[in-house]
Amino acid sequence: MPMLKPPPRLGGYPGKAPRLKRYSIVELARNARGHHEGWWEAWRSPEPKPRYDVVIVGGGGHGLATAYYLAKEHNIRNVAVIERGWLGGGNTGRNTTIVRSNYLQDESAALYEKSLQLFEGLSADLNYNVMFSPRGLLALCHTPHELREAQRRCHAMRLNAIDSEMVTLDGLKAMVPVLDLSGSKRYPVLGGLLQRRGGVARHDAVAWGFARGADAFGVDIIQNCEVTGIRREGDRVTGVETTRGFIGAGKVAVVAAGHTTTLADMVGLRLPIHSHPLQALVSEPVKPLLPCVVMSAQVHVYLSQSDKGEVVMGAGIDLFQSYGQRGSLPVLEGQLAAACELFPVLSRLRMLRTWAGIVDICPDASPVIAKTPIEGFYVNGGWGTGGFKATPGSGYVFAHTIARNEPHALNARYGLERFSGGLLIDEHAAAGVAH
Ligand code: FAD
Ligand code: PYC
Repeated sequence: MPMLKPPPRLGGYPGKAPRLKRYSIVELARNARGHHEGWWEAWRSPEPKPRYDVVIVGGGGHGLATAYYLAKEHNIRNVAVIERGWLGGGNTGRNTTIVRSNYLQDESAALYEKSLQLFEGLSADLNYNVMFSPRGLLALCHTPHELREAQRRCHAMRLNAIDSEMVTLDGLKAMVPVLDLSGSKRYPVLGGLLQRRGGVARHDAVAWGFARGADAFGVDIIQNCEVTGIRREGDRVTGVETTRGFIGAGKVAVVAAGHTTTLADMVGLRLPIHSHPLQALVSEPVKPLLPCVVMSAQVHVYLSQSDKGEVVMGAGIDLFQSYGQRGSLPVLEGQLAAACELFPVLSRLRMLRTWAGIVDICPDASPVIAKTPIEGFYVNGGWGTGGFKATPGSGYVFAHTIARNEPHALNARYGLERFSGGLLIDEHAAAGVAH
C-alpha cells in the first residue's frame, strides 16, 4: 500500500501550537484494513544541520519537553534533540509511571504541582492521548513515626493549596479491599496519606506526544546519534561532537538522566550526582484489583495496575553504582515479598518481565535544573527515582532557563550553589523510594 501524504508542518504562530493534520475517516479505514502500513511518521528523522541555536542532549521525556516548550513558549525553534538510542528508551520508557505532587518542601511542592497541573491538560495541549489517569495515590503508614511524617506532609501540602488527606483504616478498607489490614504483620498498616489527583500516565506516550509537538514546531529530532564530546572555547561551549560528526550550538543543554555526570565531565564540570540501577517488574494481566496507586516506604513496594490489567511494581535502588541497565535479584525478591505481605492475593500471580533503568541521584533527592558556570552550558538532571511525574514541569522551567539565561521562579532554588551553600532541599521521605 502506498504511503499516505505526511501532515503539513509548521502552520503555527509564535507561542501557539501549529495545527497538525488529522486523518480523514477514509484514510483511517484504508490504513486499518491495510495492516497498518500506511501511517505517516509522527516526527521526521532529518540529517543534522551544521549548527543550531540550542542542542539538547537526551531524547527522553524531559529533553523532548524542553524542546517543545522552547518552541512553544519562547519561539526558539532552531533546536535539535540528540538521542543516542531511541526516543524514550532511557528512564522515560522504564519507569512505573507514577504522577503526584505530595512533596514536603515548599519549593518541591510548587515545582511538582506545576507539573501535575500540566499533566492535567497535557493530552489536550499536545493533541495526543498521554493516558493520564488521576486514580489516586495512597502512601501507606506502618509506624507511628511514619504516621507523624505523613500528617506533617499532609498539612504542608494543604498550606501549599495541594489536595491531600489522611485516610483511616476503615477508609483504606473501603478503598482497597484486597489490602491486608489484619494487624498481624510485623509492620501492620496504621493509616495512609492520599492525594486523589495523583495517578499514572502512559510513559511512552508522554515522550511521543512531546516529540510530535516539538517536531511540528520545526525541532529536529536526531536518534541513533551519541554525543561523545562537548567542544568548548575558553569559558563557553560551541557545540557537540557526535557519532554523526560535529554539530555547532549556541547553547548546549544536557538532559541525560543516568548519564548526567558523564556528559558534564566532557566540559570538566563535576556534579554531586551518582548513578544507580532502579528495577521494576510487571505481572500477567488480571481483572481490576487495585483501584489506585499504592506505595509503602516501610515494607517497601509501590504498585499500580495497568489498563491491560498487569500489576506494575517497583521498590528501592540497587545500592551499587552502575551504568548497566540491569539490577540484582535480591532487590526483586524483596519487592515481591513486600507485595505479597501487603496483598496476599498476589502470591499466586506470575511475573512476566523485569527491567532496570539508570537513575541519577543528588544528595538531597532533589534535581538540578540550572545554568552552569560554563557559558551556554545548562544541566537538567539528578531527578533520581522520581522524575517522570516532573516531565512537563521540568521541560517548562528548563526551557525558560535556557531561553532567558536565568531560572524561572519555580527552579530558582535548584541551582548548583545549593550544594556549596548548604541549602539542600531534602525530599528523601517524599521520594518514597529507598536510596
Ligand atoms: P531519560 O528518559 O533517561 O532520557 C535521557 C536520554 O539521554 C536517554 O534516552 C539516553 O539514551 C540519552 N543519552 C544519554 N547519554 C547520551 C549521549 N551521550 N548522547 C545522546 N543521548 C544520550 N519517576 C516517577 O516520577 N514516577 C515513577 O513511578 C518512576 N518510576 C521509576 C521506575 C524505574 C524502574 C526507573 C528506572 C525510574 C523511575 N522514575 C520514576 C524516574 C524517572 O523515570 C526519571 O526520573 C525520568 O524518566 C527521567 O527522564 P529523562 O527524560 O530525564 O531521562
Ligand atoms: O517518584 O513516585 C515516584 C516513584 C514511584 C516509583 C518510583 N518513583
